Amino acid sequence: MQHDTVATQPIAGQKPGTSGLRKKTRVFMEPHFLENYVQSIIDGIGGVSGKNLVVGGDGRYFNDRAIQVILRMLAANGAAGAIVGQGGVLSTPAASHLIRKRGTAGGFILSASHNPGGIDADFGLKFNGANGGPASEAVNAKIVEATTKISAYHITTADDVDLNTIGQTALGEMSVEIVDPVTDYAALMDSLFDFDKIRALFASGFRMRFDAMHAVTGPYATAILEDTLGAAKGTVINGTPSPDFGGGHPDPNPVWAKTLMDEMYGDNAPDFGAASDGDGDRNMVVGPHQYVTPSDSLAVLAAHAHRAPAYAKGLAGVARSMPTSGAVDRVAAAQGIESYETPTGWKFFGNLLDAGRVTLCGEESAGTGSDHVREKDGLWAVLLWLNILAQSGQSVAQIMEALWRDYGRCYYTRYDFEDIETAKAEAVMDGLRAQLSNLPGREVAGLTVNFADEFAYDDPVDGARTEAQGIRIGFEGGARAVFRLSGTGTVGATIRVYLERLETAPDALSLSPQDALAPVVSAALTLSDLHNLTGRDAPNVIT
Ligand code: G16
Repeated sequence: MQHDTVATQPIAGQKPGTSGLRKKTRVFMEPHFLENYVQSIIDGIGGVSGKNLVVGGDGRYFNDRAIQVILRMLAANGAAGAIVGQGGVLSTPAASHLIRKRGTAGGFILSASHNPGGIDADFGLKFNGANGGPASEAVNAKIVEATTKISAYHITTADDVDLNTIGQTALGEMSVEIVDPVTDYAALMDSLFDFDKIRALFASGFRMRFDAMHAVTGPYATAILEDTLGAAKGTVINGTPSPDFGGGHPDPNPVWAKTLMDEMYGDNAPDFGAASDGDGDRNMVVGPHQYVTPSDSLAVLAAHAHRAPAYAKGLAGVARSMPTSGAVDRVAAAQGIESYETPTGWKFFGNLLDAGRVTLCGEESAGTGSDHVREKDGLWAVLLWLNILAQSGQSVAQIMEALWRDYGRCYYTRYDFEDIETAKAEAVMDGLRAQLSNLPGREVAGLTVNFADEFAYDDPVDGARTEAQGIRIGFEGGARAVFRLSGTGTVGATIRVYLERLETAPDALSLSPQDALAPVVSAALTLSDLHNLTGRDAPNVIT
């Protein structure tokens, strides 16, 4: 078999964002673009000679072609073996599990997560390390450095590997094992949860709807919820993955999971609704006529995790990303366990999980997970919810009512201003930065600022410092506004404004979130001068 060395030169724009490199699919398809980035990963992680690696993606357009290129490059770079999901498909949490279970040196995960798929939509690639989690900041820095120095990449000349037939094959000297994407993951879920209790719940007539959004979790959800746990046929909707996610936007939030929301807010709503995203790491939870914010969902899982066998001994600690509401902190304080606040991005949870400091973590962007893998895990969160509902005998409404009564309610919303000219988005952030020291004591929209800063994180495990992670403005009484630029978009800049307000008075626990948050929204927009600086009257998406 012939290995070629192809001369190339650095390509601009290969710096990974919050979760790997995400670009328009056509950019990834340009000559040398994918190859350059794959070789830069290989060089950045110190080569792959003699190593085993997992390879899989969410099945979006170009997934299969990109996997063939990656396999040929791994072979040419001397890898010992590749473990690939059948059809080139692995959900992100399943890939994380496979890396850990098989003890590989890491894995290549092909996904742009919740971003749309197709030749005119988005594609992405990231490297996860041997712990199963996204590459650390230090490894990412080495990969970026490699992208700026690359002069050649190595690739084998060979026919395509048959990705569809389960079993062992080879590409030159490199072994290639094609595995069923669902089996190992389903066994892991069975080991964490009380499947008998959940089975009994469904057998009692409990009705659920799971929207797989035409994305990767379809086969996982059907196998686990319907075939194993006995949920009625048809519980999983949009369950057949397609390369462009049915033309939709596989982001599980009330805006994009509208079919599910309409059913859950309609007559005869099922007892429980859930959705997952393009690559299966995000989740949305909704009860009859009741959307559960991701921040509240994290708090619920922390408060009730002991009801599932894997967490029966309690939690070591919890972690949340900085823009996530403080709801989980209040649960952690009551349990006497540590609660960590990290920058946005799952990679920051990795060290805390590896060190055994936290068991559960989550983010406002619809991600929750635990130490069972090193990624957020959509279906895992849904199964933990089911385990809690089955074990407690309570409804979603009763669980939420008790959470707010016991810990107070953190009203929460996020405004996204998308596709803003980068210079204008920077102007909003710079404008806020410039006034930070003058804000404490100032009154805006009836709220008094009590702190303002730009979030920086000192990793408690390895001491690494990460700066400029978003601007926080706190108000007396427990309200907060956070401003941050998204790191996952592929066009222009997206400004995210995260707004929360804590209420503990019993008569203030059932306000409409819009009413409860109106003063915080108004203060945030006034202080940032966002409308003037961007020319935008309203956000593109409110969740
Ligand atoms: C990725 C990361 C998440 C993070 C999110 C933030 O999510 O894995 O940890 O919360 O990005 O996105 P943004 O920077 O746009 O706010 P995913 O699901 O896209 O991989």
